[in-house]
Amino acid sequence: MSKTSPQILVGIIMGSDSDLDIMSEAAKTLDAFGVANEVRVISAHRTPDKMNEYAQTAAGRGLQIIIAGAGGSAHLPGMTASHTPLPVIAVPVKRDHHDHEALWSNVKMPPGIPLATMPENGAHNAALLAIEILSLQDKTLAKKYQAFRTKLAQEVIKKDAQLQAKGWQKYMKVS
Ligand code: RP5
Repeated sequence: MSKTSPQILVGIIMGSDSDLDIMSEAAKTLDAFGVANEVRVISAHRTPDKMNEYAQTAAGRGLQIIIAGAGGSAHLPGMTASHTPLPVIAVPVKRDHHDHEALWSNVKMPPGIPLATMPENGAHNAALLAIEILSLQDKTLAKKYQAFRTKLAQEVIKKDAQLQAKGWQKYMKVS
């Protein structure tokens, strides 16, 4: 019995395998919500033709969103966005030896080509934004996402109740 693979909806691309520790958070989050995704290393600098090809063929392959992460001068997210009509979500990869160059590069896209830029290393939120976009057309996913938000809220309410019950001094000691 053959099992057909689900349509990949989100492409997660990164400039180097050294970005994988950060970018894998996006894949983990999408996997947890059952959103089919692919993870690729595609460099704007070292494999520019591959980047063009990936971006130009993504919509035709059925992808709906691209999450692109890179560090340093970080051309990958913006250049990918310039080659596809799909929404591109940028994750500026930040290391201790970096300034904030990737963030600036991503967030300062000139008018005309939008790039949804996340916080530095914000791959988890990139996946959540992708889920929000996909939820507009997918009621099952929208329900899962609503349950996730409800759980987040319940955790805060529970912590606040404990804080009120114990007082902040005792709360700080035990948590
Ligand atoms: C960028 O340069 C990559 O996205 C990575 O963040 C950074 C360093 O790449 P490697 O030298 O580790 O391959 O293009």
